Amino acid sequence: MGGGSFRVRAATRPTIRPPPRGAGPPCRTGPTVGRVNVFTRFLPRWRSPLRGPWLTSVFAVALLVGIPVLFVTGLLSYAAYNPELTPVNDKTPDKGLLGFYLFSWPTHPYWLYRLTQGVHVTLGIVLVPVLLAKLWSVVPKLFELPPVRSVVHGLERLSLLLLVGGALFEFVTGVLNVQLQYLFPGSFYPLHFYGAWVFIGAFLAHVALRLPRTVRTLRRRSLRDPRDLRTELRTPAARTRPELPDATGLVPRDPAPPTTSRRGALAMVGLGSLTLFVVTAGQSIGGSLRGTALLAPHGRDPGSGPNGFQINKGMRSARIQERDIGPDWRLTVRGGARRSVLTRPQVARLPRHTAALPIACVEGWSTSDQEWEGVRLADLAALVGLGDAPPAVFVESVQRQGSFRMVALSAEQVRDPRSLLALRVNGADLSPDHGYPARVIVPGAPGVMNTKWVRQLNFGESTWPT
Ligand SMILES: Nc1nc2c(c(=O)[nH]1)N[C@H]1C(S)=C(S)[C@@H](COP(=O)(O)O)O[C@H]1N2
Ligand SMILES: [Mo]
Repeated sequence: MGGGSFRVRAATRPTIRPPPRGAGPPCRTGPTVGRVNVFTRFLPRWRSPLRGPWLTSVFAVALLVGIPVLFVTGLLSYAAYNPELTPVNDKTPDKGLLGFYLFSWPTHPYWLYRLTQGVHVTLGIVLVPVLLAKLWSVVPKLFELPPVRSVVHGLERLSLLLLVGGALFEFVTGVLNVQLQYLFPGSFYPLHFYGAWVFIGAFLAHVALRLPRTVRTLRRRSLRDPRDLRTELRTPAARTRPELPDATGLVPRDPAPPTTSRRGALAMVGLGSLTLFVVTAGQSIGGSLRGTALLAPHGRDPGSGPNGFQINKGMRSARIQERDIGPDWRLTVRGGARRSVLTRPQVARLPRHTAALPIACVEGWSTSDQEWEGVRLADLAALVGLGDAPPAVFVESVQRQGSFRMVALSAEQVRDPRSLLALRVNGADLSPDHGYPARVIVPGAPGVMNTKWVRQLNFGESTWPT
């Protein structure tokens, strides 16, 4: 349909004249004193002429696509910690049935977690403007009065409360964890995990209730209200009309004159999302985009040289003492009753291998592939007689405090020939901040699995702490 025909139609459709102010029936039901509705007295009068089912539906579709991706990548992030191996890996030990989907996290492809978590965090940040716009578009409904009209209405309101509360909670905890990871010591994981289940439950209920209407709204191109994406994108503010009032109650009864068009509103939200993408995505995509990742809390300037890539917690913040990683450092390898204690030169004399692997943190940032050099975890298992079928391993750091000082790796991870106890990176010894004298590096896994300043490897599950 061309712009010309739209104008003809627009001219022939009934004009909606706002009723004179103060006249007409009270906007909402509720006790009135004189002419003043007690409920609505102190609420703002929502009068934007842009509000209506069409704009709400456009934002809804974006969220309908984005939120399931966020949910699935979030669940994957939990699975990636291999929480079933040991309580030490499990940041949400009381998950119960909610862990039904867990599986052993694979080591292929080696960039798996880099992808899933990069998508999770980047998409979460990029959807913030869309979420806010969607909330803005339905805000009169959220403050609908009286709050509860019947049992069914009450249930619907409760599901909306869980939906909006859950959405805000998930986005706020997620963004805060990425930006200030020490804000929720330990508690971020269960908060974000349980919040996700509450939110997705309310989300599914909401979609089931509203999807038919959303589809109808976006398909509708009647003479009475010929609003579709193409015509709307050609309509400037001056020609922007309110939608016809309908059962949704989103269209204001006394719309104000337009100050912007719907395309302006969509452009503003789109531009907001695009800007957030540009200042975030570089932290996981890397390359020349890395320099633009202004919102990336880590490693905008990771220094140069072989060790010049992002650092999560350096030696100081992990409270590593010089003497713990000096010449007195020893690596203890255990397996059943057998034990082997090695100095760093002894470790360095074991067969050495290289692997090009990234570090991909739960916070969304990741490095490009680094060239690690060290001893295969499987070869270390062989030192204690477990070379034929290396079992899972429990890794401990010299670090005394902090949640990431130990971790368990699955047998599958131990057996991958790219899984190393690394001594060197990019042709140089590890720097103290990157885990000197030795650190774990495993393909496909979250950064937390790559324990730094390793002190002990305990193969086989029988003696692990519980
Ligand atoms: N001992 C110890 N190892 C650790 C951590 C830690 O806090 N302590 N942090 C982990 C996390 S969360 C990440 S993302 C990676 C980061 O490694 P890098 O600092 O070398 O980039 O190390 C992991 N290894
Ligand atoms: Mo991390």
